Amino acid sequence: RTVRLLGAPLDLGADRRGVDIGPRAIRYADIAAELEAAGVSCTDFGDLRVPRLEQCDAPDTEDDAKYLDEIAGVTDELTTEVADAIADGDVPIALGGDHATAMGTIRGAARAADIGVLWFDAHGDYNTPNTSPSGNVHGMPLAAVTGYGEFDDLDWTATPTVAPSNTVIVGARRLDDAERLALEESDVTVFTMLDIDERGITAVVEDALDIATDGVDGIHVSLDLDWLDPTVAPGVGTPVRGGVEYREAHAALECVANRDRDAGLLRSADIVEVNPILDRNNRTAEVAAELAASLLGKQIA
Ligand code: DIR
Ligand code: MN
Ligand code: MN
Ligand code: MN
Repeated sequence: RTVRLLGAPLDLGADRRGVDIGPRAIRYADIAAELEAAGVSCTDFGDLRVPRLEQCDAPDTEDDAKYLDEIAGVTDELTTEVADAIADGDVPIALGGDHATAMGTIRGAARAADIGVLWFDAHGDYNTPNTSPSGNVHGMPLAAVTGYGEFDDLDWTATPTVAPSNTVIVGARRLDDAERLALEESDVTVFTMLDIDERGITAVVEDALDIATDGVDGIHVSLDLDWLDPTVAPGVGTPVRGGVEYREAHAALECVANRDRDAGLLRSADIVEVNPILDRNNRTAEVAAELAASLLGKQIA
C-alpha cells in the first residue's frame, strides 16, 4: 500500500494566518518516516497551487463565505488529484491547510465509490453561507459535502457528495447555534466529548464506524487537529478546551485502522488546521504525523 501526500497550503478558509505553512510543518515532522515505520510506503506529490491571500480581492465585510471562489478553484484541483491517486491504487492524504480542504478530498474520493465520512473535530463544520457567524469557509465543508444549504456558485453542493446518514462527527464540543439546530434536523450523527467521557473513545469510534460504513464501499477520515485538547495540539487557529487526549486520539485511529485491516475501507484522509505560527516547537505537526501512522496501521506493540 502506498500513501500519496498532497499538500494543500490553503489559508483562505480561516481567519488566523499561518495554516498555509501546515503541510511543510507536517513534512518536517517526518510524516513519511512515520508512515514507513507503519509499513506503508509514501510518495509526496508536493503542494497544490493556492492563491496567496494578498493577491486576492479583499472580501467585503458583508461577505457570507469569504474567498469561496478562490477556495473552489483549489478544491476542484484537489478533487482531481485525489481521484487520480485512488485510480492509481494509492491512498491520498491531503495535508492542510484549513479544513475547507476537505471539500476537495471528499469529492475526489466519492468519484470512485460510495463513501462514508468520519469527521474528527471540536467543531461541526456544518455552517452554510446563510448561517455562518464568521463567514469562514473552513466552518462549512461538512455542510457542502452532505448537500446541506445554499452555496452560491458551488453547483456540486446541490446534491449530496456523501450521504448524511453515513457521516459522523466525533469529539464535537463547540457548535454554533444555527449549526447545532441544523445538525439535529439532519441525518448526520454527532458524538460529543460527553459521549466519549461516558462511553470511552473506542466504543464511540466503533459505533461511528458502523454508521459511516453502512452500505458503502469505503470511508474518508477527516482529522482537524483542534479535535485534540489544546495542551496536546496547541498549534491550531480555533482551539477549544476539553478535547481528546494524546492516547485517546491514537486509540481512535487504531480502531479505524483495525477495521480497515479487516475490510479495506480507508480510501482517503485529510489532516488539517495545523498552524505552525501558533504552535510550540512543531508539536502539533508531530502529533499529526504520528496520528497518520496510527490511521495507516501502526501498532504500539
Ligand atoms: C466556527 C469555527 N464554527 C465557524 N469553525 C471551525 O467559523 O464556522 N472549524 N474552526 O473547525
Ligand atoms: Mn474543522
Ligand atoms: Mn475544528
Ligand atoms: Mn440527527
